[in-house]
Amino acid sequence: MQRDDVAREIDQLRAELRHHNYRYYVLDDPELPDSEYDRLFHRLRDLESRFPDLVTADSPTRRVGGEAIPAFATVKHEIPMLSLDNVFSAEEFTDFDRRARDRLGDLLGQGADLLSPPQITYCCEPKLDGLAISLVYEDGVLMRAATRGDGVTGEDITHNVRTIKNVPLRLQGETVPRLLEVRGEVVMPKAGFLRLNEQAAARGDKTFANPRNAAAGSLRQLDPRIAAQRPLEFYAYSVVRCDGLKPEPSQYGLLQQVRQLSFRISGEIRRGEGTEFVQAFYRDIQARRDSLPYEIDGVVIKVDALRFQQELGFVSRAPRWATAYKFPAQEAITKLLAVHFQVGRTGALTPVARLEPVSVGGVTVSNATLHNFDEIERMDVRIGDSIVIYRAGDVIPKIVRVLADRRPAGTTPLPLPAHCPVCGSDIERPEDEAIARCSGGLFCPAQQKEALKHFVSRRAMDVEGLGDKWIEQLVDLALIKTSADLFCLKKEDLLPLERMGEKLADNLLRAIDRSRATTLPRFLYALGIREVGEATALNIARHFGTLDAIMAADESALMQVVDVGPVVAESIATFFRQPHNLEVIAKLRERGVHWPDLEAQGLREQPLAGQTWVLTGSLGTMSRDQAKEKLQQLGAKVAGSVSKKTHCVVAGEAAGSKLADAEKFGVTVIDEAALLNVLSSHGM
Ligand code: 9MJ
Repeated sequence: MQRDDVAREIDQLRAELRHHNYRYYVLDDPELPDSEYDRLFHRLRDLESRFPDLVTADSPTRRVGGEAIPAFATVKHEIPMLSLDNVFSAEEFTDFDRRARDRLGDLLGQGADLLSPPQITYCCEPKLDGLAISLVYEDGVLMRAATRGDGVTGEDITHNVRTIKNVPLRLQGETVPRLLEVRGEVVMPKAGFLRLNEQAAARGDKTFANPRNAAAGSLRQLDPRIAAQRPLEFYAYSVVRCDGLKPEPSQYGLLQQVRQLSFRISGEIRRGEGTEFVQAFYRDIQARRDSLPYEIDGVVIKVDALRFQQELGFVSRAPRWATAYKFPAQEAITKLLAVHFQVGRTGALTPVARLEPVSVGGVTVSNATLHNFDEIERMDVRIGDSIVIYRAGDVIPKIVRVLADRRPAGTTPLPLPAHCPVCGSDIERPEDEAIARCSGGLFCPAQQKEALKHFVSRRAMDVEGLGDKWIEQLVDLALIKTSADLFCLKKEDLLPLERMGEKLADNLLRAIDRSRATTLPRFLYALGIREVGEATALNIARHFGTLDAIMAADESALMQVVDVGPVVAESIATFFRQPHNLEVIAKLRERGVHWPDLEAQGLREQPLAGQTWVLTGSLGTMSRDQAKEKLQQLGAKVAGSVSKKTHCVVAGEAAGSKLADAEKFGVTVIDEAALLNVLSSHGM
């Protein structure tokens, strides 16, 4: 590569990185996925290392983060807030470990067993995906809170941080240090983030792209009353200054110490020796990533002994004694090849994007959802565009952003189809509605199929073995149109289907027959009423007790049900006003679909009646009061202390002495995830 070309590329990379730093750090609105940013950054660093004379002092590689925004007072960090280097694979972590062991040399070997090579003890932490802040306490009182800013100078956000409920304004404990600087991450728990975005969407405000931006945006408010309303939490992860208190000699010990001073630390932090321990930790956290209450983007591995940390020191941007071991990226860039429209159970058109296949988090993705036509218009996404897609856990991949500056020439906005791609009926899109629908109703085979697939699904009527492929053939051959037709199917109807045999046909008929005996909540859910999911069906069934009572209920009666608002109530009442629906329900009953009385099943009673529950520690997805209310709605008594009569103790994070009491009395202890299971199994 010519030196001139390199210089040009370096210039361009720097300009791009500066732009993206600004979007990320100042506007809290990044354009690029982190992985793409990292790629640009690494490319620049690589070129600079090969052409050291092209390095300048203001290169983004010499800086830690973004600039402070001028609206806030600036704060100079006594000790710079550095960032962490990343590793992305077991091999890269092994290299990190080897380099650290080499540097520590004899120091590490002291006292080690001669047969096994000395290993480093690591403090392993989840890598919370929020905003790093620094908190300074003098004589136990919170004096100042600051963002990282560029690592040397940050913004004073004390007014906002004071509103975060779990940030101690005054330290607890026997002896309080004269001076303490604690650093950690402010995060917005996933549950709070979803709620915040729902509220924003309902008001027609812009939603936040992810919990990290929401947390950062909340802390960058000038008015602390806004931050106070945001569900923010602080997790401490390091102590950088401490006078007047004997500090523990290890990272793990320090964290326990700050916990005593009343800071929250993550409940997932573990200490262990060597790379195998670290790998097991990484895998365990990765497997549980989706069920953690906050978003994480990897784990942070720190050499535990502070004297080793001191020996290892720093390289320009980051400590040599710690590294972020990142999970595979959840975002990637690819090209939009086409958009197809799928017709759902209620006729809603869902645009599905066909993509140039791309690997995201280890999975190849070639389709993504665009949710609804509104989303297409809002993003103005066009065929040929470069787009950012996001895929997390088992969530369907989603297009989050269009990279407008990479748009090829000659593209045009995507039109909303005028006719249903399946039945040709007109497409309707009521004004102010995001969703466009096929007006064909149950005349549209796509809607027939989706309604039937839902009807037979496991959580609805549970017709075992009657998968999508069979439903499609049955509808295509006009053997069935409605759910009631299922119960008239005969063996000779089934035999002509592709890949059908005698035995399979018998099995399917038996499964259809068995499904006649169901429950009222299942039946109600199976009907596929818009807005009525499983939990709503259960609440409605419990409230009214019989199908006839539900069918007779008007909107205001329906709104008496827990969690049923005007939209749901209207949808239910409208459903039961349609002669066609009443006819199908009558036929289903005629053909033997039945359910036992809810009273006989004990479902209208309170399933946890007679049980005493105790809550301890803090929960990530709801407050203790909310948990208490839900348990009480199910009939449980919620007590403040544990006795041998206690049925169950729910232990949240930082659970206290009640946990020991539970052990003493041999009472069952469950964690938050198990509590959520109990609640959801009862429709809460
Ligand atoms: C996060 N983000 O959870 C650090 N971090 O330590 C943890 N970040 C860190 N540690 C030193 N757990 C610099 C950054």
